[in-house]
Amino acid sequence: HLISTDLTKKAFYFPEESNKTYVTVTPETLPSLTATTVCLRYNSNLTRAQSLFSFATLAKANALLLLKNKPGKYSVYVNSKHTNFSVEDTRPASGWTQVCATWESSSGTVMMWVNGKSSSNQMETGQVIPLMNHSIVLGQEQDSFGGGFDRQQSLVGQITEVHMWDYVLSGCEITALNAGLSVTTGNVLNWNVLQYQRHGRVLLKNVEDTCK
Ligand SMILES: *[C@@H]1O[C@H](CO)[C@@H](O)[C@H](O)[C@H]1NC(C)=O
Ligand SMILES: *[C@@H]1O[C@H](CO)[C@@H](O)[C@H](O)[C@H]1NC(C)=O
Ligand SMILES: *[C@@H]1O[C@H](CO)[C@@H](O)[C@H](O)[C@H]1NC(C)=O
Ligand SMILES: *[C@@H]1O[C@H](CO)[C@@H](O)[C@H](O)[C@H]1NC(C)=O
Ligand SMILES: [Ca+2]
Repeated sequence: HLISTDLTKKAFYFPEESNKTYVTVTPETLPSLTATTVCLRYNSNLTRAQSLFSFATLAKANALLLLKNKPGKYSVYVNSKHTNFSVEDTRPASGWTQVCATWESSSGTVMMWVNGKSSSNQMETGQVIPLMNHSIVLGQEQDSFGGGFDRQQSLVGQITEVHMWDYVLSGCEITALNAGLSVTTGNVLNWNVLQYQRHGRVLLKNVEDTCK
């Protein structure tokens, strides 16, 4: 069942590779999106592709997808179109990598931030992620609404501090978040008041220190 709880200092832990373990999260509010920021931290030993954030609508399975392809290579999908990034992501000693993706329809700018380093790409302008049935999944990549999971794209490891906004955070704010100096929380998804449901063997673990 749906739980709404403060996950501060907690992480979802996906202990094994599977296409049956995932977490669905429910937004506080969901406007139709013409801009967004998604931030999170993950801790994984995988070098294969893995889904970090999968947001599907009934019309588009990859309405908003943050995918790590392999070390240093990330893709951001908006309404099924994608753009690739090369961003150095040497794992900090803590094991935790912090990522943020931002997208702004009016300029078409997509930015990928990894441990405070950024890279910027252009996508077509004027896209809107419509307000309609949506499914937000952590731990798996949706090839269809709420399903179509591929174990080869699953996250094995931990994920924490998932926040989503309906606007683009400034570079200053993202830098502060990465450094653990910011208390900015998402207005769409807020890790500190998250409504979620675990499916399959997903554990909640305490996080000692997520700072880099
Ligand atoms: C992005 O990277 C993926 C994975 O390496 C690759 O399959 C795809 O063709 C790339 N897309 C573009 C537009 O370069
Ligand atoms: C889509 O949303 C509507 C309104 O909330 C709901 O009645 C319908 O069952 C949803 N469809 C699916 C496939 O989830
Ligand atoms: C998991 O994979 C199996 C085999 O490919 C497939 O039949 C099943 O639909 C998948 N499950 C989900 C939830 O995607
Ligand atoms: C990564 O591998 C190490 C050594 O096997 C293990 O102790 C650690 O728990 C793994 N980390 C994750 C996030 O699975
Ligand atoms: Ca897939």
